[in-house]
Amino acid sequence: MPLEGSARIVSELTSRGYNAEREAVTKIASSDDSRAVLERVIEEMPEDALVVRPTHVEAVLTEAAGRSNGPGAQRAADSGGGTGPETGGETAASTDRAVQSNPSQEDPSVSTGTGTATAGESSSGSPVETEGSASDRTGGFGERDLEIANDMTGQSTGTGEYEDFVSVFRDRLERLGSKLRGRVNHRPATSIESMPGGSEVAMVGLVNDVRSTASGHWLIELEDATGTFPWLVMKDREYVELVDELLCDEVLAMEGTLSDDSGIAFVDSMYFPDVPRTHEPSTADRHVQAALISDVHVGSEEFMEDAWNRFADWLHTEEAQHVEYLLIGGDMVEGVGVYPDQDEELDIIDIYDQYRAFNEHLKRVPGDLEIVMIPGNHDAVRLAEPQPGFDEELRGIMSAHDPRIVSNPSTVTIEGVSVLMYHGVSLDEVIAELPEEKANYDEPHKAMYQLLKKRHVAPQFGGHTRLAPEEKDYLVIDEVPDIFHTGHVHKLGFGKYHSVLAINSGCWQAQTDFQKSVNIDPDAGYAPIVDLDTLDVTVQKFS
Ligand code: D5M
Ligand code: FE
Ligand code: ZN
Repeated sequence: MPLEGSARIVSELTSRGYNAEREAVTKIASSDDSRAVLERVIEEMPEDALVVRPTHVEAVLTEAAGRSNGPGAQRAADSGGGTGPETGGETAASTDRAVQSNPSQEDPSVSTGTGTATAGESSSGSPVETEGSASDRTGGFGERDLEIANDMTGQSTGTGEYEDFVSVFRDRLERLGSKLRGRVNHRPATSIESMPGGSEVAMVGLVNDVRSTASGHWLIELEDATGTFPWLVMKDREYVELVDELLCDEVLAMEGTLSDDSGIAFVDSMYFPDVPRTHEPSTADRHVQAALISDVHVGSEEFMEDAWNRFADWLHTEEAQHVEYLLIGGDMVEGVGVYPDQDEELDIIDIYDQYRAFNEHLKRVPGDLEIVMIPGNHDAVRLAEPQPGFDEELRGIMSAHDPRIVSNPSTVTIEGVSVLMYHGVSLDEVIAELPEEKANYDEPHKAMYQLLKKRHVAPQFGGHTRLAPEEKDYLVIDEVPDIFHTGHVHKLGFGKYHSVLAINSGCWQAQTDFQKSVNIDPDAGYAPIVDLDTLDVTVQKFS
C-alpha cells in the first residue's frame, strides 16, 4: 500500500478530529474506493469514539458488501452518524484505551471482535485506568505489557524548607551509600579523625568540594551524616584521571592511608555506585519495538511539522508494524518565558493553545500505539526536579490519544524491558563540567554514562539543574534500567554502558537563534527505534 494513500487518510481523519489505529487506516487504504469508505467511516463513527478502529472500518466494508445486518453496521446505524468526536472526554478516552489490542496482525478473526468494539464505544463511566492494568488487555498476540514505577506525580511533600534539603541528601547518601558499603571497610567522618596516623581507612560520602592544591594535587572533601573529611589525590596516582569526572553532591567511597597527624587521608582507591559489569539486561520475548523521542517543541516557529507528519505517517506503514510504544522524553511544547526573548520565536503564544496543537499532532500517531510521556523544562509543570506529570487540565487537553503521563524521571517497564525516562537538564551540567572527551554535545550518550556510573540522574545541586527537595530522592537510580532514555540537548546519540542502552533522542525543532549563537547544531527529525527483544537500535530520519 503506498504511503501517500495512508498518509492522506491519516491526515483527513486527523483534520476531522479522529485518531486512528494503523490497521484501520490500512483497511481503508486497501479498499476499492478508499475515499468513499473514508467518508462512510467518518459518518458512522459513534458519537463518543475518538479512535477509528479496524472494527469501524469492517462495519462499513460489511455494509458495502450488502451484509448490512451485522452487529457492527447495526451499531453504527444506531449511533445516528456523529459529526465529530467529543474532545477531552476523560471517560470515553479511558474506556477506549482499555480495549486497544491486536495492533498489527492481519488475521481478521482476531481483529474484528464486535464485542470488544462495543465495550470501547460505550462511555459507561468505567473508572479511570490505574497503574499496571494495561496488561489486562489480553487480546491475542498483540498483548501490551506496561508498568510504571517511581512516578512521583501527586506524591510531592516537600515544602522547600531547609529540613527537606537535609532529608533528601540523607536519603541519597543512605541509598547510594548502601551500594558501596559492602565494598569498603568504611568509617564515619568523625571517627576517622581519631584513628592513629598511618591507618588504612575508608569512607562513604557525598562530594562536598573538589579543589586543586598549590602543588597540583587534588583535595576532595567528603561528607557523611557525622561530618566532613578531606581526601587527597596525588597528581601522580592513577586515580587522578577520575577527579575531573567528579560532580558535587555525588556519592562515592574512598579508601586510603591516614596522614601522620590524622588530618587528611591519601587516596588509594575510589569506588562509584556504578552499574555492575555483570549486569544483564532483560529483553522482550516477542519482536516488538519502541520509538524513543523527545523535544517536540510544538508552538515554536522552528517546530518541524512536516518531519513530524512524515514520522506519524510512517508509523502507519507496514515497516513500522512492530512499533507498539512511543516514549516522549519531555519538552512537548515550546512553552512561554523559558528563556529571554523566546517569545520572538513563538508560533503559538498561549501555552494551552500549544498543548492543544500538540494534542492534534499526537492524533496523527496510530491510535493503537501506547504513549508514555514525561515533562521537560519547557513544559507547564514546576521546573525543579523531580517534575510531577501534567496536571488535570493539561491531561484533559492531551487526552485524544490517552497517553500515560508520568513524572520526570520515571521508570516505565514495557514487555519486561525497563526504561528510565529522564528529560536531561543535568546533561548540560555534565557536559560543562567534564573534559570534552568524557562528555560533549556530539556524543550525548557519554554524558549519560556518567549519570549511570553515579547512579543519579542529576547529581549536582545548585547549578543549572533545579532540585525540589522531597522526603526521598526520586533522582537516585535505584535499580539498573535496561534502557536509559533522555533528551533535552537536542542531539541524537546512543551506546551501551555495561550493557545498559543509553539513548539521547534528538528533537523536532530546527535550530533556534539562540542555538545558532552558541553553535548548537540540533539533530532534528530523527526517531530512534529500539527492538525490545534485542535492544538493537535503528534510526529513522524524517527531516
Ligand atoms: O534545550 C536545548 C539545548 O539548548 C540544551 O542543551 C540547553 C540549550 N539551550 C537552549 N536555549 C538556551 C538558552 N537560552 N540558554 C541556555 N541554554 C540554552 P531546551 O530545553 O530545549 O531549551
Ligand atoms: Fe528541548
Ligand atoms: Zn529541554
